[in-house]
Amino acid sequence: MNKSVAIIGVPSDYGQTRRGVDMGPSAIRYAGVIERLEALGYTVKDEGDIRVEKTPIKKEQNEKLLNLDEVVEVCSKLAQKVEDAVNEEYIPLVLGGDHSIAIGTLAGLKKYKNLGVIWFDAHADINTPESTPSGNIHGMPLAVSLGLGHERLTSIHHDGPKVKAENIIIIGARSVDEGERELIKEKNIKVYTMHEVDRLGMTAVMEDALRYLQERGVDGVHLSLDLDGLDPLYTPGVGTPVAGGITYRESHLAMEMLQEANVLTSVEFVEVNPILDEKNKTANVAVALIGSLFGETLV
Ligand code: 4U7
Ligand code: MN
Ligand code: MN
Ligand code: MN
Repeated sequence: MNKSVAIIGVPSDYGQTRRGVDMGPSAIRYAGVIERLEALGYTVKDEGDIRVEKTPIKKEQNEKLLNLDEVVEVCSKLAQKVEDAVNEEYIPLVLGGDHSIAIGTLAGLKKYKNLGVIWFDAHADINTPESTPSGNIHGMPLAVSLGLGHERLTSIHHDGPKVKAENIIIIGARSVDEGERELIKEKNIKVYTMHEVDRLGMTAVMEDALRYLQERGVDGVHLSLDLDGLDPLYTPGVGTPVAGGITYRESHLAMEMLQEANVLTSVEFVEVNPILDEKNKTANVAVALIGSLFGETLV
């Protein structure tokens, strides 16, 4: 793994409607992310937080795309930051913020023409404005990155799809909407739901996932980790918790196997909401997982 990491904080909560997730980057920094990476021998460049305007709640809203202007603005800025970090040969480590920011991250990874994406999440995040039950854009980033959805979102940073359907792997899914199921089937997207995690175990899931990406000859791998992929027992500070998730140890194992495989070229940790948390538990788990992902071992 490249030994230089650029941290980019994205204090945005515009992709959903629960306040507090904009404090995620602070909480993760407070939990010691930089010290942890430096102790592992990384050179860490902290880019600070992207400036996110706090706009008053608008009366006129597109009910199927809440806060569209703000999400476009934040993701456009983020995409440029991510692209710059990649060009300067840093591994971008993006700290959210809600998961709508992944639209910007993936747009910024345009150097990788055949990018693999590992989406660790309780949800599939592949809704379109037609299928969304909530209007929350944090439920749409995978669809947008495939080129589906509002043109203002799909054209962020550059036109066209940011990732190929066959290069996406979702791990941990257990709350998938009807429209999302249809799209997953239609696009034949690889999903390891909690059923597969239970049945095969995390070791086999990760081995299979890594083989799958290798077979596709990917030229980079992005990990997008939504803390709600874990069971809310371990990460209660998330806006959309779903019971029956990945355990603490299983999630560490997944990170350790990604480290061993030495394939990651960018990372993002999202949806930490300190207001909903218990004593910064969720940010502490995020930092512990980042430790394993970047090479911490137990002895
Ligand atoms: B997250 C949901 F309906 N699917 O679209 C939606 F269940 O980034 C939830 O994974 C989306 O946290 C959750 O609103 C988005 C809902
Ligand atoms: Mn989720
Ligand atoms: Mn998500
Ligand atoms: Mn969520």
